[in-house]
Amino acid sequence: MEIAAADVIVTCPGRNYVTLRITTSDGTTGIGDATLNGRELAVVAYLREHVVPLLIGRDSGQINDIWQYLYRGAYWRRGPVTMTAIAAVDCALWDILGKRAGMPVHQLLGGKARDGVLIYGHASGQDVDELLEDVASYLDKGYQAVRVQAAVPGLDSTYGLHHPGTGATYEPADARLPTENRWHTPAYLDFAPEMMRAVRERFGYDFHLLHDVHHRLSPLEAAQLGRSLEPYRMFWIEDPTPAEDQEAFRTIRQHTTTPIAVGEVFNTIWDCQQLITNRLIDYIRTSVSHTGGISHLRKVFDLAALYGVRTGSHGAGDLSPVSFAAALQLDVTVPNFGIQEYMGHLEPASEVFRTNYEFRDGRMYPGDAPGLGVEIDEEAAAKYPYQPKYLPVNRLLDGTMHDW
Ligand code: CS2
Ligand code: MG
Repeated sequence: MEIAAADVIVTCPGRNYVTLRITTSDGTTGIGDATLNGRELAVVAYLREHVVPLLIGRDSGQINDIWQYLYRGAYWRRGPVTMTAIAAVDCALWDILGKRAGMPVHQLLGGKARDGVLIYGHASGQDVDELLEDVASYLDKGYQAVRVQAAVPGLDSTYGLHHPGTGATYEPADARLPTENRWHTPAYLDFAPEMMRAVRERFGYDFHLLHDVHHRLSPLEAAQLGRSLEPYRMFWIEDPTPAEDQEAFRTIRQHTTTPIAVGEVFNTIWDCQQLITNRLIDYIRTSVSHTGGISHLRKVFDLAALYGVRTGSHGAGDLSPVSFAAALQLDVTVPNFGIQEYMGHLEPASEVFRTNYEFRDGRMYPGDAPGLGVEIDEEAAAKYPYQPKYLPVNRLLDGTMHDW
């Protein structure tokens, strides 16, 4: 069925989201998430100016050819802007295919390999006591896996914590211009094992414990961290060092048995090829919306399966409900599924995006609606105009720019 129109919808129900909606000549619509946190309008322009004109008149069922056309045809391959735009097209076309077939996308992918997918929630605190209360609330809700983060004593602010006082999930892009945080690795390396000890002492070992290091360490520091956390049997530590230096992970690997997860900033299979084929990581965190859509992410996951690497896709709140629904469709089908991040979405996102996934006993179930199982309400979206917002930055105590 021919593609008749493609529209880019920008909305800010709690935070900014960019959604591509493709319409075929019989009126079927499909949507894909095109949100790139803090650089949203770059993808909007890329889609509107350089992708939409190329889609009109193409057969919406030729998902593979359209993917290659946009990837190879651009000549300037890869990169977050290009790959987020291609991902949005790919997801929207899978959504259309599912609706036309009357089947959920997971059925088109060969069917479920499990009923629901294990997810992890985000507990945090301004101090360890507050963190423990938050962990308790996740366990009470039935979560079987919890990521823990807390303010590092002695530092003014630490990224990735609930908004103080409100209890609301943190928002990565939190200000009109980037917030400046300060970082001191020795303080963090002292604190991290104390934090994990407190969590395990209070709640035991009968749930999965995760932690995000956000690219802030050197390989040797990461190795030290991994070792110091071994007694607390982590499910993973995430992004211990800057992800683009794939060889660095060999050093971490040689020194610790703490599992490593990497990849939320990767856009293609090439970004993680060495990490996977050299078995330098345990979990690959590439996402549907930043890694070229369902079609490309499936290839990443298949490569990972060959090398015993399991999936653990990024699912922060800046990946829209469309992205999350698409992730679930793929997660339920892959043999090497590990875990899926779920941060939830700030309200009023549920007014704009109608989803049909369901949380039960620590797992998320994608539902059986045709396509991706998520719809956007354009009238509701129009009530929440785009608000420029940036991700934070991080500096060392002497002012040197650092990874945040
Ligand atoms: C984090 C994210 O969810 C995670 O693991 O690393 O908060 C990440 O910083 C944001 O998604 C960036 O937009
Ligand atoms: Mg992360």
